[in-house]
Amino acid sequence: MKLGGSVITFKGRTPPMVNERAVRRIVEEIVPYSERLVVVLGGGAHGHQAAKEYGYDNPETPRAQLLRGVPAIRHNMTVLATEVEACFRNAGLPAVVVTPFSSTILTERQIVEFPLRIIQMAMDASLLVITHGDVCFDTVYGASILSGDTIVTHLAHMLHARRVLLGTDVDGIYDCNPKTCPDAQHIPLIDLPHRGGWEFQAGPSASPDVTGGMGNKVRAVIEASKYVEEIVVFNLCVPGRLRQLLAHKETVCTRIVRGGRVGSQV
Ligand code: IP8
Repeated sequence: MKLGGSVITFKGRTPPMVNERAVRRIVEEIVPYSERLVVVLGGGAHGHQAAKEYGYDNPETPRAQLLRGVPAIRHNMTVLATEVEACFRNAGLPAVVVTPFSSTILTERQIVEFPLRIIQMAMDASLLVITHGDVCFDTVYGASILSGDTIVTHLAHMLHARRVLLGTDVDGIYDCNPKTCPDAQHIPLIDLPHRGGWEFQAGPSASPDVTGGMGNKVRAVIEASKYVEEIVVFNLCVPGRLRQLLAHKETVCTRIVRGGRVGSQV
């Protein structure tokens, strides 16, 4: 499950700040769930502001400048992950943070090495793994941003996940950006091989987002759908929706399946 950075942090706010109230409420919704779960945090204000400051949104940024940004981005993501971990632990959940930076290598932003074995061992020990988007060394660019969406896709594949839940600040996927387009149509179900020319988009994020916001999420969804039964994009800002999804109940969202495989109905 991905917790979108725009929900768990105040994304436009400098210096970055965790939205503790939202995180506590999200954690309460997770508490009744007893199956295996990995939680992936987006970067939000903590990741994206520092990443933009050091030029990670610009392909022309010199390698040395990217590398100079590593400590600031790392520090911010550690703060975010630690604060979220504390909320999980305060609710009695056995959460541990597995930080990508220390054991991930990228090549042209693609994962080459990732701490999968540690995540698997933590899950086997009944721990609740929290990992997060991060800055990581990249064999080609020096360093690059590993998006939480890329991690979700990788884990869905490697852990043979059944389901992926992507919590965002909108109700799912639309035919145009719901934040700027008043006529945007919500798409409740996408059956990928038969998507019939839908233009999936939600436009660029209003706050700094070096990994491409909803556009990147849609690409991740298409990739992840190769490996899981169902992907759900839903509004994590609306109380109760996560709880309903975890309980396999109906709620407002976009469900993405391949070839008509729908687990539970919209
Ligand atoms: O918000 C980005 O993760 P995302 C992580 O999931 C950083 O794209 C460090 C900006």
